[in-house]
Amino acid sequence: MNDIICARITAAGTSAIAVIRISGKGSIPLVAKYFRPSQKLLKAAANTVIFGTFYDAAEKALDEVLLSVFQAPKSYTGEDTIELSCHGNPALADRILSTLLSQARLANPGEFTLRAYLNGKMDLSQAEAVNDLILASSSKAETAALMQIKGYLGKHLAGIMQDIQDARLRCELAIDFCDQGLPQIDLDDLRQRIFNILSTARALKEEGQNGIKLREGIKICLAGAPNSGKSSLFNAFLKQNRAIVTSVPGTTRDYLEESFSLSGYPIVLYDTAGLRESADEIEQEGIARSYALIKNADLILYLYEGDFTDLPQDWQAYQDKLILVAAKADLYPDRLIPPGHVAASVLAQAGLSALSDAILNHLNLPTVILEHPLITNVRHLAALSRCITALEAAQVALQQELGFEFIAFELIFAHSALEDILGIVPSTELINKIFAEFCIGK
Ligand SMILES: Nc1nc2c(ncn2[C@@H]2O[C@H](COP(=O)(O)OP(=O)(O)O)[C@@H](O)[C@H]2O)c(=O)[nH]1
Ligand SMILES: [Mg+2]
Repeated sequence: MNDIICARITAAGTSAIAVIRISGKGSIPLVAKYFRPSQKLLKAAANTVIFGTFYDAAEKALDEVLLSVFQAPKSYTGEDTIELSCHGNPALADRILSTLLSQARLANPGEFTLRAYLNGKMDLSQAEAVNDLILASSSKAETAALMQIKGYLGKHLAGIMQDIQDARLRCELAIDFCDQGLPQIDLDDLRQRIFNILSTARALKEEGQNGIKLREGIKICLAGAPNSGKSSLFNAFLKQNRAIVTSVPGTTRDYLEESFSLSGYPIVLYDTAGLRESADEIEQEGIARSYALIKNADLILYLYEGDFTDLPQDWQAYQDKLILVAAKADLYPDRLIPPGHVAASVLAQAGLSALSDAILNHLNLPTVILEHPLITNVRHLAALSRCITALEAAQVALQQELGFEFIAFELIFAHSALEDILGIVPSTELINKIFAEFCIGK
């Protein structure tokens, strides 16, 4: 962790400017070897930008560059850091990088952020959110990631951890009191404390189920009989002719998957093969895949043409995630639409915004993400669940008077589950897994 790392932090390819980041103790004198006037850099104050020329090892001028100079600990990584902006010719940026690499090492994926975490600039949840923000596929996902970077989740968890700690200290006090024959601690107070912590944790978990969808995308599956208009609706949502639309039933055999943003929420939309009995082997496989998608979807739009008759067999299981769509509304101006169904016509461009509203209502997504702690990540949700299980066990131990040692033990466990989210005790395996998903330069 003490060596100097560097990498290009802007995307590959030609651009106006390319930026190379160099971080680690000694990175400022290292760059100064190749920068003129070098004294200007060596004497530069922290958080300043200086202009000069970058030379290669053979003293050949390569480019005019701007250096943003950061001094430890006031930098992204917490170390001395320079961000070198050069002209965005990829070969030129490579030449500058190679020159620096004679004295430094190419950064691993996510290594700048890893250093930021290890140097205490951010907790693990914030570090993960950096990657989430870079990869976010909708405005709401961006906001959620930004809030996490700002530390809303971390602060909220720290509050819960403090409350767990307070409850545990009371248990330990109770153990001492018992030993010394002193009066008992206030049991009602302890019960209330554990109850309150549990309520807060459960609320966070409940919202987290939706938060995860914000990060991973909400899976919506178009289903219905062949020719009911699924592919047309798919194209209408995507605003492009992605799926083949024909009047021949059974056109869509394999499924299609595309992402788009609906009112800022990330949606993954699936167009599937129409559901019917079929002797065609390829179509049968397509229909089997449709059922697999339907099962895993967060929401199903079931399209039907003409009057609504019945859902396919065994669809009761999907009642909670189903929106029934009376498709091709232009062809059936007089049909009766059952309550709760949404009439829509792709051809007449009608009912599509009502359908979007129905989707958003049905998903019951968090609308206010701003300045609000929200779990968006499966790893965090799993840790929170472990915390809740331990708190529940503490509650039972208290109720059944199993002894304060047991309650304290569960509270320690609950606390350490939340520590895992923030990465308070770094684990090499976990860290390797998390930062491997980052790109080089972040
Ligand atoms: N009149 C009318 N025809 C439609 C509408 N949506 C789709 N169709 C037609 O219905 C046929 C089947 O559409 P398609 O999207 O391929 O259905 P899928 O088999 O469910 O994917 C095509 O000929 C479409 O042009 C609509 O809203 N109104
Ligand atoms: Mg189709």
